[in-house]
Amino acid sequence: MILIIGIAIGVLFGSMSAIVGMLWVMLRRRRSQVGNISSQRAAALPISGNAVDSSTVLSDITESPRSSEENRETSVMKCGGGHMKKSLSKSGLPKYSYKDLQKATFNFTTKIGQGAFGCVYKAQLLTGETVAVKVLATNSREFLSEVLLLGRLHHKNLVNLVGYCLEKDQHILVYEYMSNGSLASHLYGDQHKPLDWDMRVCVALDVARGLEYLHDEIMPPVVHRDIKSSNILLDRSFRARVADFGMSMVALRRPLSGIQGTYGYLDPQYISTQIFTKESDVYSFGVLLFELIAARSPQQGLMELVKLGAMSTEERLGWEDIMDPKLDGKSNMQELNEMAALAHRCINESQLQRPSMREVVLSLLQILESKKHQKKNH
Ligand SMILES: *[C@@H]1O[C@H](CO)[C@@H](O)[C@H](O)[C@H]1NC(C)=O
Ligand SMILES: *[C@@H]1O[C@H](CO)[C@@H](O)[C@H](O)[C@H]1NC(C)=O
Ligand SMILES: *[C@@H]1O[C@H](CO)[C@@H](O)[C@H](O)[C@H]1NC(C)=O
Ligand SMILES: CC(=O)N[C@H]1CO[C@H](CO)[C@@H](O)[C@@H]1O
Repeated sequence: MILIIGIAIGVLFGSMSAIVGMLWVMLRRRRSQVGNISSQRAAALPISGNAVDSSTVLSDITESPRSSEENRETSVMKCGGGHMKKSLSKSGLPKYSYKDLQKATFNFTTKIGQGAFGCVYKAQLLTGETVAVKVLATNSREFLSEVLLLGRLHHKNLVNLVGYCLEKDQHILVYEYMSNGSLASHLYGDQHKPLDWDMRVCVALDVARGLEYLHDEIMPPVVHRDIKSSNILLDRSFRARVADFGMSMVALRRPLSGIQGTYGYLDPQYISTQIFTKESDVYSFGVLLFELIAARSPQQGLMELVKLGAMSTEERLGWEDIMDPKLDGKSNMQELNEMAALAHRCINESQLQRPSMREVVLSLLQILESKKHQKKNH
């Protein structure tokens, strides 16, 4: 009898201490994860002066799940082609071995781009999937936690992250592959035919939606810090997607000093305060809208042209003068003026006067909505 009671007490104590021990381990683990993810994310982009640093990536193979937002858009107007659906697992991002990536890129010989953060290579995985592999020049200790955070972001207008490799001191990101190259190559290169006007409005809306997602639909919000035409990539169905989001978090973690970003796209208020805000992204987006209208880059005097143009405009009239000559007059003047007026609000010197990305999306949808009505009446 005494023996049985002794055993029972022993079992009771044993299991209690086991449970307490497990709880303690779980608590610790959770703590360290939280600490890792919420670690501060001040970070910065280097000034990338040369215009050739596109980060040509992306895939037409994995499409992120469609949001109800997208249905709203397609009902307004079809921009680009059809979509494929593939649900992405919510759990972790796949980890690739260095060896596999080496094989997939023929020992890193398939270079397709050189960005501010490192080289980009085209890679063919064993599954047959084509991806873009970005080898970072970083020694960020927070690489892993930040990559896992970015891996949870998915949107049809972002060049989504689909994997990573952290091995042998190498920091590598694996992205969807974007077969139609950068917006800059379509605006300025001569290997493509000029984008028609409707396509440009669609690109504007796509980019706006990608930024709206980063700014307003995720927690914590992400600012891009380097919106420009070479960071906008086009997928197989010609949808525009924002590349390199979150890179300021992941790469080149150095103390914030000096101004980071690309010359010509920089918010003047950021230059004077050195504080980058969502409105600073809105400014760069406004410059991008003017690029779509004029097919001229900030390095080619875009903003001087815009300032001149603004002098002869009134509200929503008079922006025709800055139109891309390659459009050959084939654009809807009312839409062009409305888009230019919107772009002009985005580049207002005062951050407070700029629209949010949500307002920008609504304005662009209105432009497309009126197009639909016009078509119906014909
Ligand atoms: C992040 O997690 C790793 C492993 O889980 C740990 O070694 C590291 O100390 C953590 N970093 C922080 C800042 O908590
Ligand atoms: C890959 O290239 C590096 C130099 O670029 C070379 O040292 C290495 O031997 C190559 N590896 C293979 C497996 O070809
Ligand atoms: C900025 O916005 C305000 C209010 O809309 C407007 O009065 C002002 O002219 C704008 N500034 C520029 C430079 O467009
Ligand atoms: C307009 C354009 O260049 N579209 C191309 C996009 O990419 C697909 C395949 O990768 C081509 O077939 C299209 O011509």
